[in-house]
Amino acid sequence: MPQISLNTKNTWCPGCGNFAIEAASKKVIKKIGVENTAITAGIGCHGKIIDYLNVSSFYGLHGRPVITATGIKIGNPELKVIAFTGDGDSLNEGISHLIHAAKRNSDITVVLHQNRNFALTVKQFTASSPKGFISNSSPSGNIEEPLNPLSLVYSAGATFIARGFSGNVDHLEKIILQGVQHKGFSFIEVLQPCVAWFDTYDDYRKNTYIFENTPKRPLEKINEWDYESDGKIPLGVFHKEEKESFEESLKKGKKKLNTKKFLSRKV
Ligand SMILES: Cc1ncc(C[n+]2csc(CCOP(=O)(O)OP(=O)(O)O)c2C)c(N)n1
Ligand code: SF4
Repeated sequence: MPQISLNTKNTWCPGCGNFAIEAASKKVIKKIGVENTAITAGIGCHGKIIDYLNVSSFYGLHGRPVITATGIKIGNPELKVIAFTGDGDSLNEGISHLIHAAKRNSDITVVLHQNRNFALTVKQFTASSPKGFISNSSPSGNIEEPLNPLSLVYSAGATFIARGFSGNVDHLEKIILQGVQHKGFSFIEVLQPCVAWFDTYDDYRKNTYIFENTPKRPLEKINEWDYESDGKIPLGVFHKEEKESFEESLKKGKKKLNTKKFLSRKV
């Protein structure tokens, strides 16, 4: 079996939540097999994971890891394809790719390194930064409400949705593995403290809890935390659904709409 780590110098800040994502992902990739895996990443601190893993990869443009993963999966449906992305990368820059991949139920896994700021470019606010967040692009405090990526992908059609935390690698490994093994679009948000610009470790350590059973009403559970500081933060699998994947539909071929029947439906 090939070595999974590369001997590249690691330039993440000591204590960064990205180390846990790398550790959990390595274990998952070992289980599914390096030769069966391809990974993509966007631009940002998160993207450096590509530099540290000895896995077939595509280091894309900012905001493009999800669509490159979709392309790889179409080209080689046998591969398990994991897209590593940042909140700036896929909730700002490339948000339309995320929505469309969920809508298509593309059989890929998206791992969102949720550090709630554009970290590599030294702290600007992103779509998921809290209201009032002081950053280089919001010096008087962010005036916008944070976006909940889980309710976004749920509404778009994602068939597997989970949340983990860098402070618990074992749990993270478990949910990333489940996501990768799921057929269809799987989305895993990882609460990833950025020790340089937004150190959320204490808050997450105090307020996160793990739930075991996938809830009957996913949105209720998803909305338990509104991305502001108060309230407990649930970690686990929020939603899991069996549905034909984009690649399976593509293989079957075109489906023609019976326009006459469609337009004459009764209301
Ligand atoms: C099209 C484009 N816009 C902006 C940039 C500059 N840029 C590089 S990394 C980065 C921040 C990435 O933030 P995020 O995706 O949240 O990842 P993180 O660094 O937090 O892991 C930005 C804005 C770029 N490289 N390309
Ligand atoms: S700037 Fe933040 S996200 Fe980037 S390596 Fe440092 S701690 Fe990690």
